[in-house]
Amino acid sequence: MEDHDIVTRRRFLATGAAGVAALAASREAVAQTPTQSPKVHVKALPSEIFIDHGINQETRLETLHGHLTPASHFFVRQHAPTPILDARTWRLRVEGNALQRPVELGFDDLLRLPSRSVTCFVECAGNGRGFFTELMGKVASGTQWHFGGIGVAEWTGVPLGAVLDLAGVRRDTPRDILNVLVEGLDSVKVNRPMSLAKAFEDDTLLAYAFNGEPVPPDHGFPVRAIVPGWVGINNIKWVGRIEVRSSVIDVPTTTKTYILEGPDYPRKPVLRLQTIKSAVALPWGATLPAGRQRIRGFAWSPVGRISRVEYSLDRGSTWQPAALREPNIPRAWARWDFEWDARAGDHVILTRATDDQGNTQPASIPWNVQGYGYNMPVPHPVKVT
Ligand SMILES: Nc1nc2c(c(=O)[nH]1)N[C@H]1C(S)=C(S)[C@@H](COP(=O)(O)O)O[C@H]1N2
Ligand SMILES: [Mo]
Repeated sequence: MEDHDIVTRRRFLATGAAGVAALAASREAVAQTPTQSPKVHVKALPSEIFIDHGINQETRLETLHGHLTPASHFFVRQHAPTPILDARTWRLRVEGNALQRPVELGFDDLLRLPSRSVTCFVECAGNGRGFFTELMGKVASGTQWHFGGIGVAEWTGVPLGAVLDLAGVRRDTPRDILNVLVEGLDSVKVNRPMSLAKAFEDDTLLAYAFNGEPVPPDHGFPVRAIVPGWVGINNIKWVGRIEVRSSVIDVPTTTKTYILEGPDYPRKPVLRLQTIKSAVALPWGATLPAGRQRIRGFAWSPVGRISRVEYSLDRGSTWQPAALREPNIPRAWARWDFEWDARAGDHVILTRATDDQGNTQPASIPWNVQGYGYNMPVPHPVKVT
């Protein structure tokens, strides 16, 4: 498995390098216009693997067995159909008043820069939204995800900071405001800013590989942003432009969406980090045979390693520790499991994750209009027959 990964990555990078000469000749002549795919998505989306939310597709977590999510199983969330881009004509523009000079890069230029591989999740800010309606009885608008709006992959690419260094960020640029905008080449040009401090973290990438292969079209080919721990929307797919300004960049994804609104959020904070969560790898409303079995699942945190997962079979009166499996990488997920001697009847399984920074899934959270960040332990329904 390991060897296979290395071989495919080498082959991919070699192919990329071989394309450079042809690219140099052709790229001036071809405009960077995405071809529209005949359908919304490129990959197959079988109902055994995905819960169909139309343009958005939720992974059935029970179909995942390893630590990494294969492309065939990775959830899809986007605002417009997948654009079909050509790496040979792809261009990245880096510009803005906080830079010393604008820079333009092609795919081959990116491949020549030092690369880095990061294993982390990409998770939709709305992951778990359906539980606001289903468990709290308060409707939150948007895709009614359970916990399958997440996937973990090994992303390879160039640290975003290395690309910004080519353009030279002015020294007095504020570091903690949302002033680094990444923009996609999809028809609606989805964009979202992050802070300069986040942009310069070693693990913030412009990724050109996903689990050792080119990034699949539906997940951002040829290049997507990877912003570990931050809300899914920051992980812009099909990146085409980056802007760095000396002041906050206001866009609809920070003024209208991806903000916390509601009676408990009078100041309407803009989302940055995801929330710590855990999920059982069983269908919501699972049926299991009576007897001894292993229950398994996933737990993840936007800021650290998972240090503990507990489960309760009595609606939270008592909790027992689940076993944690390696790898357990900060900002990816840890797999957990426990043995259960299941008796016939209706049960619920609660799980609760804690990370090494001391964060635990809370017993209650306030509702918010757009249903972001749901992370209370959920009573996963299981019928034992
Ligand atoms: N260009 C572009 N990037 C995007 C989006 C989009 O609609 N357009 N959706 C964002 C959202 S909301 C999420 S949750 C992630 C989903 O990534 P995935 O489809 O690879 O799972 O991509 C983000 N990047
Ligand atoms: Mo998202």
